[in-house]
Amino acid sequence: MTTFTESYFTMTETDAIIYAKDHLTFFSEDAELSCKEIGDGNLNYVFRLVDSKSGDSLIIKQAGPVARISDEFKVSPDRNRIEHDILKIQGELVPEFVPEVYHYDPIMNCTAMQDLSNYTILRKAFLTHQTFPQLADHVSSFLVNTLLLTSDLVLGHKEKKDQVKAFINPELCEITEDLVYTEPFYDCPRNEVFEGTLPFVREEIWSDETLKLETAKLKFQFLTKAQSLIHGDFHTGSIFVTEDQTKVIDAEFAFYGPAGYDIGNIIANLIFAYVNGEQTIYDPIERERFTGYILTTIQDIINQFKEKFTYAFFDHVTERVAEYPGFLEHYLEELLADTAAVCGLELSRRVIGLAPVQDLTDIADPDKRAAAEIACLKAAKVFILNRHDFFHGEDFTRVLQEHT
Ligand code: SR1
Ligand code: MG
Repeated sequence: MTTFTESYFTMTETDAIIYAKDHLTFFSEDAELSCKEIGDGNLNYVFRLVDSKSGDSLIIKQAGPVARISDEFKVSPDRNRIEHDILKIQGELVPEFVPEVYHYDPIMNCTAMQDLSNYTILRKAFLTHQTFPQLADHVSSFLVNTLLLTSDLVLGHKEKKDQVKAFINPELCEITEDLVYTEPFYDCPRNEVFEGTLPFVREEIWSDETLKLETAKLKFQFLTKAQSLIHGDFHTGSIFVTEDQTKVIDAEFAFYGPAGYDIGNIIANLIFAYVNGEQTIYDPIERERFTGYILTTIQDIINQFKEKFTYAFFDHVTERVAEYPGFLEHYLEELLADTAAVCGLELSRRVIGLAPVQDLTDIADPDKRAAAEIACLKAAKVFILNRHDFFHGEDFTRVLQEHT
């Protein structure tokens, strides 16, 4: 019989059922459990367990020793601890926007959490052009509360340094350092560029020395700027939605990094939904409805973030010097420059690098796919090179409209 106490192994569906019966108090003694592995991400195994008697269900997420996407990535299963620990913190800061956590096991490197099967992954919902009127409100609140309340603006500096230590995440950070900040900007063998887009990439990205220098500066910012406890992979595949609820998952890339990383990431992924809509929706009224919604959502996320951040700043700031006149404005300006830059980096890496997004790869017509990808790259260059010119939501959408 399988035992779980001695050492780690990757579970099968049957193991997950035995594990739940032995280790979790969530199901009743006489539960009749079934299990399916439903993970479709790049890294982990996700088991959904259902009790056919009561209908109760939960998720067990287990980190394997290598990434699912490729065994080239040997990533420590300790990422499951990071994900569990940040879920606990987010559960205090933004309980309405994260799943409930029931159990963590440091030997099996797994976490049991709320089953969100009645939700849809936002990226998938966008591919069928669904819209969510409260998304900008929810995303901006999530970002303000997680990014401000974990920063030196609010936490005592010793406590913050303890948190920096607890969330040291070298292997997952290395994936980002390589896949986001390095490989897309030279002809790296691991890149996967679509044929129709390749000439643009060769001429306008890999040959642009000015752009490359800026990406080098940004990489060093990512390596050194321990500003806030960031999610670290805040794209539309990390957000579950219903019509009126939003839950953020998959924070295993979390560490203390530049706060603009999370904001720029989600804006770039909204842009992928926008270019997909532009290229695949034939009816002009329907196209306008969907792309108009994405533009408004981008503007609202940025503008509501600034507004909510300003209110929360005056409510929560404890650092004396941060109250000097002009400091808040300086902080927000820098945050928005970092946001614009990361937006450009994420746009580039999903077109050029190893981990593409379905919003682009699902565009069946090769000319339309190339048009969408080149639009992303043209906008990306503006976001990176002119990153100090972004102050309002409209500044972000203007770039998009000028390049699509
Ligand atoms: C090897 S992991 C590739 C990508 O998947 C994750 O979701 C992150 O975005 C990472 O860059
Ligand atoms: Mg993920």
